[in-house]
Amino acid sequence: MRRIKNRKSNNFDPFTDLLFNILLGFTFLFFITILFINPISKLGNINLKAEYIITVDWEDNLQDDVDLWVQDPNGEIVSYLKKDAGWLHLDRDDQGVINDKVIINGKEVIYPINREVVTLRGIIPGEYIINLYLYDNKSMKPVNAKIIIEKVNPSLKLVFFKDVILQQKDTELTIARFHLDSSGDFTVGTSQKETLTPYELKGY
Ligand SMILES: [Ca+2]
Ligand SMILES: [Ca+2]
Repeated sequence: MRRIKNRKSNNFDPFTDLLFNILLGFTFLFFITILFINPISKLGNINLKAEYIITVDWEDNLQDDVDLWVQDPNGEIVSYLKKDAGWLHLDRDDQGVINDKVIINGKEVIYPINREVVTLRGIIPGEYIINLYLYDNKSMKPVNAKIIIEKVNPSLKLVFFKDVILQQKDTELTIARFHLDSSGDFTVGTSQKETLTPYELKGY
């Protein structure tokens, strides 16, 4: 009897071994897949921190200071005066070339780009208003600026662009109004003027 039992068990061995090897193979492939997928998803997460990116660029090397002002549907306004407002964030106040100088190995290096960037970190449904203000006009010439809006998710997509001219110091223009719905979809609206800066109220 013992021999028969042994033979029976011997008959099952190759099948069990095969199952085990297949399982081992799948487990190995699974871990290899995880290893390859993980770095990509981590890179993706960096971009996922923003839903929309609003960028204004004006001519390189100018000393002129353009300011980006954005209001969200709750009335929160982001600008150089308040760089975090609700889910809006301004990366920096670019003041032309004034704050573009850095010292590298004892030498002054100028990064001549003129750009301000506001990111929307989350979706609040409703109307957003984008204004530009020419705070300083040392060139004494009209300043050409370009506004773009990019939707970040699920992949980066340009949804709006406009070229504008700021004629003189203290010009404030409403560049665009746009709507986001609850799923984050973008619709451009009018550019009816709305003042977002507090300068007139506070007598600047
Ligand atoms: Ca500025
Ligand atoms: Ca600059």
